[in-house]
Amino acid sequence: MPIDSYPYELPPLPYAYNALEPYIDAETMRYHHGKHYQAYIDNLNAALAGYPKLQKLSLEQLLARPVYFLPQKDYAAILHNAGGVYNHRFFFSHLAPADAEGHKPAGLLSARIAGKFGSFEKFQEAFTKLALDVFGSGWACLALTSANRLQLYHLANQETTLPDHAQPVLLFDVWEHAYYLKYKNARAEYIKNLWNVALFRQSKVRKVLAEP
Ligand code: MN3
Repeated sequence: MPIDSYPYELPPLPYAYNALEPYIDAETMRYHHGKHYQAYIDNLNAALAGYPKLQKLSLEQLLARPVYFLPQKDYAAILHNAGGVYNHRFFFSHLAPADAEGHKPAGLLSARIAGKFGSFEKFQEAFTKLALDVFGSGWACLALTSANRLQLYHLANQETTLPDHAQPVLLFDVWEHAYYLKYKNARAEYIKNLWNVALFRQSKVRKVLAEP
């Protein structure tokens, strides 16, 4: 089942819809994964339907390309939906039940976060503030740049870190659809609770992290 090539398909969640309770409720997960994420996938497939050359690119290749490479007529639809697929793929695969391992960074990543922010707690404060400060729809992101530096990003709508050649390490969805069913307007409460289920994986960034 292709999740990284055209035609894109919805990857199943590696946990049950209710597995993140009480921090993220099953109803929110069902809509967020089954409806919102699915819509980005369907809309991306539709936007790419007339472009065989773009269909051959991976999601990463598509998003890292400068905007002017995309067909002018459909560039907004392609960029927005490809970004939505990329961000949600990362988001859902970096969540896990609260009693799982990995909710705090380990090893090299832990050391790098402490080195940049002072401590994990200080990083959490900075990242929480970033997520709270996102105006309207968007994402808070910690990413590793190609120069091997940890950097915070505020991503509006479905922007990604890929045009900057940076790989996400932690990504919080602060679109209202990610929390409104349970938390209504209480974004701060949602963000606070998201830390209980957010997952750090350093496997994907280990190679870059280990560079001098
Ligand atoms: Mn979302």
